[in-house]
Amino acid sequence: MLGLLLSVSTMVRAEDGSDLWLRFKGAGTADVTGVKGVAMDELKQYWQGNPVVLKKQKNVAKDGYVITTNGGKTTIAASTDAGLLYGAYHMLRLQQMGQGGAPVNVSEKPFYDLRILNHWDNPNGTVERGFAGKSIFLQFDPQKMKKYAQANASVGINGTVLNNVNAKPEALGVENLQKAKQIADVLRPYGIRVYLSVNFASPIKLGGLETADPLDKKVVGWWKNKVAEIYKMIPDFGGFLVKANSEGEPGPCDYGRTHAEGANMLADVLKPYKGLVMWRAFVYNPQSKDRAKQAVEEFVPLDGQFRDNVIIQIKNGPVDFQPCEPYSPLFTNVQKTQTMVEFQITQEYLGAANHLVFLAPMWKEFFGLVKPQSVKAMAGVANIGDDTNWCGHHFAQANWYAFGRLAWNPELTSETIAEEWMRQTFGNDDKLVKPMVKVMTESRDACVNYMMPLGLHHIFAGTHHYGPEPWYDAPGIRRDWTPAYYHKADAEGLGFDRTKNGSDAVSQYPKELCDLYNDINTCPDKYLLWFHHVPWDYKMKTGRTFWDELCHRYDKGVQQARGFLATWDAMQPYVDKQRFEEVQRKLRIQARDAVWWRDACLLYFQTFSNRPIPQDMEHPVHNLDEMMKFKIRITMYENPECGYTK
Ligand code: GCV
Repeated sequence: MLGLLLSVSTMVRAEDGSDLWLRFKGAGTADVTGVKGVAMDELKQYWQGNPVVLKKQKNVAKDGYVITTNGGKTTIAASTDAGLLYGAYHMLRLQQMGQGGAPVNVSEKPFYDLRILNHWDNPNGTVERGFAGKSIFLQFDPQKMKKYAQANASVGINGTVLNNVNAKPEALGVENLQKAKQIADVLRPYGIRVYLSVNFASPIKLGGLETADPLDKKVVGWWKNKVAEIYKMIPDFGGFLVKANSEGEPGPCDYGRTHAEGANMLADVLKPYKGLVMWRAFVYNPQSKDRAKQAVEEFVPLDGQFRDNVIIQIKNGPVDFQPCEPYSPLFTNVQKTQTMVEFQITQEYLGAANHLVFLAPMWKEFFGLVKPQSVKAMAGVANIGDDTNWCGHHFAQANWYAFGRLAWNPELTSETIAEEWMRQTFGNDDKLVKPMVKVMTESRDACVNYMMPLGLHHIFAGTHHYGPEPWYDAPGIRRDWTPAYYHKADAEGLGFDRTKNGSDAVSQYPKELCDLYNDINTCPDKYLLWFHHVPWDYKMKTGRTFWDELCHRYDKGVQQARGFLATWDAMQPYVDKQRFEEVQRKLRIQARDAVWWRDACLLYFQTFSNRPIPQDMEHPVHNLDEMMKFKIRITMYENPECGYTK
C-alpha cells in the first residue's frame, strides 16, 4: 500500500514541471558498457533501447560525439567525458521523442566552445529580473544542483555565472567562494564550469584599499591574491564577468582608465590559470544624444587593445533586450576584438513569467544578420528560480532549452527546437505537439504586436518593465529612462529619427543595411519607428495610413494572444491537469495584458495623432484615464501575479 502511495505521489510530482524536459519514464534496462562516468550513469538509469558502448576516441572534436548503430549495438564515441555525456543525452532525447528504437548515425560538435548562463542572483537570494522565485543558489541543495546540472548538460550548456552582474563585493568573500566551490563540485562532472561576476571596486570594499585603479600595484596585487584563493578552491574556475561603468557600477573610467585597461588588468591576473574575462559593453550615459549609439562610440576606439583572454559581451540589441531591436552595431564595428552575444532568457521586457513568448525566433533573427561565426560565444541571462517548475511558466522552460540548443547549433530552426521541447516536456501526441509548436513559433511576433509593433521600444512602466506606460515621466529623471525619449510622439508622428538627418545611429551599420534602414520606403516595418519619425498619415505597404496600421498591429496582437488561449483550451484532453490549468491561467493573463497594452498605447498615442481608431477593428474597452491610474506592484524578484487587477 505504502509503495502504491509513494509511486502515485511520484507520478503526480512528475507533472508539476519540476522535471523540466527530462521526464524519463521508468528505469533504464539497457546494457551499457565502456567508459565509466556520468554518461554511463545516465544511460544505465534511463536508457531502454539497444546495448550501448561508450568509447574514447581522439579524433572526435572537443565535446563533440559520433554515434553509430551496427548490428543492434550503438556506440557513442567522443574525445572528452563531456562529449560522451552529450552523446548520451542525444540518445535520451531521441528516446523521449519516441525515436529510441531506430538506428542512430550522427556526428555532432558544439558550434560555440562557451555556452554560458548568466544568473542575476544576489547574495540575499533575490534575483534581479527574475520571475521564478528566489535564487536556486541561496540554500545549497545537492539534489536541486544535480538536476540543474543535468538540465544544462542535456542541452550542452557548459558554463554558469552564479551571481548578478550588478555584483556585490561580498560575491568574492570567503562565504560566497565556499558556496561557489560546493556548486562547482556538483557541476564539474556534467562538464559545467563556474564563473563569477565581480564588482570592480572590490579591492576597496572588500580589501580595504583606497583605490581600485587598475594600474595601481596594490590593486593588481589584491586581485592576484584573490584569484589565487579562488583557484585553490575551484581549480577549473572559468573566470570573471564584469559590468563596469554602467548604470552606476564602478569601473576603470572612475580612475581615468579605459575599459581596455580595466579588462586587461583582470585578464593578466587570470591568464596563468587560463581564466577568461567577459567584459560587458552595456554602457550608456545620460549626456548622449542617442543611447543606441554609445557602445560603438565607447568601444570601437579600443578595438585591438584587449588581451586574448578578454571577450566583449554585447547584448543582442543596442538598447536593452526589447521585444524587437535591430542587432547591436558594435558586432559589426569591432574587427580585432573577440565578442560574444548576450541574450536575455528571462523575460524582463516580454511579459515576465506570465506571457508565453518563445524566444528562439528572436535569437534566430539576430543570427540572420550577425553571422554566428563572427562571435566567439553565447551567454543567456537565466530565467531560473526556486519555483517548482524552475521558470515560473511551464513554457518559459522552453527558452532555457532553446538557448542551450542554439548555442550548440545556431542553425537549428525554431520549429525544430520547439518540437523537441514539446515532445519531451508534454509527450508525443501530434494533436498536442503540432498546434502548440505553431503557438510557440508565433508567440514572439504576437508579443511584439501587442506591446511594441513597428519598431516601437522601451515604452514600459517607469517602475517595472511589465506593463505599458508610454506617458511615464518623473521630476528630475534621466530622459533616457522615460518612454518619451524613445517614442517621441508629437502632432506630426511617432518614432525616433535615427537616420542621417536625425541621431545618425543608422550610420553605425554596414553600408548596405545603413541605406536600407535610412530610407523610410525601404526600412523593414519591424524597425520603422526605431529609425524614423513616421508621419501619422504616411502610406504603409499595406495601403493603410501609418496610424491605421499601428492600430491594426496592436489589435492583431490581441487576437493572436486570444488565439493562443483558445488553442490551449482545446489541448485539455492531452495535458495533465496541473500543468493544463497553470498554463491556462497564464494564457488568460496574457490575453488580458494584451488588451491592456493595446488600449493604453493606442489611447495615449491618439492624443497626439488625433485620428480615429479604424472602424474595422475591435475598439478599446478601457479609458485612458483608467489606464493611467492603473498600477501594479512588482519587485525584482516577484512575479507580477496581479497582472490585471488594481
Ligand atoms: C542587471 C537593464 C536591467 C537591469 C540590468 C541591466 C544590465 O537595465 O533593467 O536590471 O541589471 O539591464 O543588463 O546590466
